Amino acid sequence: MTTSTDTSTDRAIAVEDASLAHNYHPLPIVVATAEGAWVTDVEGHRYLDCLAAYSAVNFGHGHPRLVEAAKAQLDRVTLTSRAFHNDQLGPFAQELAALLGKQMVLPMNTGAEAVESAIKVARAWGYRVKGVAQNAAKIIVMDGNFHGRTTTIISFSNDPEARADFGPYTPGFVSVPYGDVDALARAIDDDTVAVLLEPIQGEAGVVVPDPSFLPAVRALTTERTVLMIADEIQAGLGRTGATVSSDLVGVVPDLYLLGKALGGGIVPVSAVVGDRDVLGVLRPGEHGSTFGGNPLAAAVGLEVVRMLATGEFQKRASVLGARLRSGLDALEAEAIGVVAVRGAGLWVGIDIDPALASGREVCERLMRRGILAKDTHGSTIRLAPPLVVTEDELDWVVSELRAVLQELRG
Ligand code: IF1
Repeated sequence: MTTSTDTSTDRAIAVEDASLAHNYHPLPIVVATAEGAWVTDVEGHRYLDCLAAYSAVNFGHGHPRLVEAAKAQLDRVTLTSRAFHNDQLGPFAQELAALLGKQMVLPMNTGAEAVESAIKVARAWGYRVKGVAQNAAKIIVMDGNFHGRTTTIISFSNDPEARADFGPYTPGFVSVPYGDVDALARAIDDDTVAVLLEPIQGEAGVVVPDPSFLPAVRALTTERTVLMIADEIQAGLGRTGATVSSDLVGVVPDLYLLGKALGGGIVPVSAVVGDRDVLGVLRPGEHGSTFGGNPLAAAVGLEVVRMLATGEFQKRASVLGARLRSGLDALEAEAIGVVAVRGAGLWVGIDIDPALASGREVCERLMRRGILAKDTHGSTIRLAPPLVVTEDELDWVVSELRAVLQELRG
């Protein structure tokens, strides 16, 4: 129901409200166009996008190289299914594998599909290579994980909001505390086929483990003949200042899971990337997807790979991230409401004093100041702007956050 005094924002939200499942609680802003690190709403107001669609828009909205790659492919062919070959998928797979020092790519669409595919590959590898008894395969995951929303993935989530009333849950998963190598070592047994983890936990609030953790997981999984699967869907592709965040601690997992920014913020593109001794377990007809590896996705994904190959975006994330971090550390030192700052590259989680405000409240106030951000849980907000953001814009974000906190303190 809308009234004559409603704005175009109100009217647009009313239409959405009437016809859309309410599985989100968006900020009251209706985006109409976007370019670079900025979005414009239906009323012409501009906002600095500090979410980048949860790191799916790492290269900025409408990056010319990505739009050009998509437009060129739109006029050629967009979908063939994998019943036939297409001339984009081979080069995409070859260059993506080379970018990560691996041999093979399993192309999918969403991040959850990459995670589900990796679970199937790890189980098949367990039965066909490791010799685990049929249906006994176990995968170890981390407390506080977020790997997607399918019924199997939420089966191993320990976030009540993500799993309540979605049972019965898929068996075969064991969860251990994130960062606890001893607990992991105790959990691994002869039926364990893989450890699946985020090198940096995103939804948990950009939780960066001790630098010794991932190398210890790598050593333990190698020693115990268990696959190490790194979910780089949010942390990867330049966000943390490295091509993938595992690079930051010199760890090479058996499988990389990629998504989000692999599609350049234009089309859904995800992938499982590994060597022949693991991904080679799949036989024709055992796995697939209507859109997985489609020529439009492959053309955009190939351009993303080539943009990452120069290292320019990784460098930007590292240099700009240091600037943002120093501003936020100074703000924390002022003790006006920031109680912790975590992150890597151009990706930070900021804990606000819960007694002062919720993360949502802070994000609503930032929105009114022209900055879009998203709270994770409780009073943590995450900043993940496109990597094309400027130093001045980042300085402005810090100064506006300071103003919001001062406003809240009254
Ligand atoms: C939502 C956040 C949530 C992911 C990692 C796999 C996936 C994601 C590390 C699945 C997706 C998205 C999903 C979206 C909000 C966002 C998110 F962590 F990024 F903030 F939910 F926790 N692995 N994360 O982060 O990829 O299937 O979505 O392509 O579900 O609300 P997807």
